[in-house]
Amino acid sequence: MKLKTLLLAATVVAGTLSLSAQAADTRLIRFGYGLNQDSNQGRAAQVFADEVARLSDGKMKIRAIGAAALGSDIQMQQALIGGAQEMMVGSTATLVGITPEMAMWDTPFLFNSGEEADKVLDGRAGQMLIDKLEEKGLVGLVYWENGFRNLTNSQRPVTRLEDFDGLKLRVMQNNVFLETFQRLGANAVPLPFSELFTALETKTVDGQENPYNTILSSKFYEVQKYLSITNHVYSPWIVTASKKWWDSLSADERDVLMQAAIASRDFERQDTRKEADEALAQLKADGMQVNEVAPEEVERMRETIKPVNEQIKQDVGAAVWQAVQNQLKAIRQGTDKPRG
Ligand code: KDG
Repeated sequence: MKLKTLLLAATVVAGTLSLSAQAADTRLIRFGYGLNQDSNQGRAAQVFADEVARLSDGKMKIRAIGAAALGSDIQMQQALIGGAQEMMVGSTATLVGITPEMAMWDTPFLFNSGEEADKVLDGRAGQMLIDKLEEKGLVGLVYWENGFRNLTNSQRPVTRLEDFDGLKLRVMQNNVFLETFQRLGANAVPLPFSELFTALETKTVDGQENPYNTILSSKFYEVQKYLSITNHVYSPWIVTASKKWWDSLSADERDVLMQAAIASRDFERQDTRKEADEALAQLKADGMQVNEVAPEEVERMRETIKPVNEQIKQDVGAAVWQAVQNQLKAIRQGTDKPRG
């Protein structure tokens, strides 16, 4: 009897040791993001996690942590730079405090379509800005789509330029967005995304601007009556890693993360565009009063905020500005050569 018990105990100990050895072999990676798990951002984070597990045969494990549980975009960026967190996805707009050139993507009305954005972001100009992150302690992997931003508020439909007057509008923590909406006549209030729903619910602010996907997944329709379609800017997200941590990885581990990031990017863009069409219909069904701002009024908006472009050109530098403008011109003329 004694021998049998001893053998059983030995088996259990061996099994536990091998499990803990396995666990010790598994590289655990925290991947933070700001939207809900049930959002385009959350679904793409899960695709990234699944791909990393598959490509690494389970040796690398992504813990995707949403709803800004690891902090706001800006707090997570600092955690990556300090090496306290491995990865995140967030807005390029909140990166301008670290890399001013990222303001390029805040340029109002820069892109006419998601397809144009893909070509520029995945092309030379997009890579130029990703390369600038490294000197600040971040590694940019890929761009995801946040999407074309539209305006919601609790006070009135915005049908003309004058309707912005006096609206307390939350904007991302970014000077271009602040100046853009101040010039339009609004009272622009920078706030982290994680504080936005409460600010809307308590009427600390009257409104905000985000893609349909986010308005739906963050349930802004519960506290916002009016949705005014402006498509005033295309917003990218960017998947980043801590450079301190990235430099400690093997070439094979970096390759796994890069391949998984590309797969998640392609999934995310497709998923986001499909959802965006459905989201607008759902927001109407959820009771939002939707109006499309007339082209002549959008033109008045564009004219009013044109001086913002001059500031962006200075912030990002002539090389970046011109690279983007040149590629957009080539895309629109049909002469753009896809990146090899
Ligand atoms: O983590 C949330 C951020 O990704 C943020 O960019 C979402 O567009 C957004 C906003 O308005 O803050």
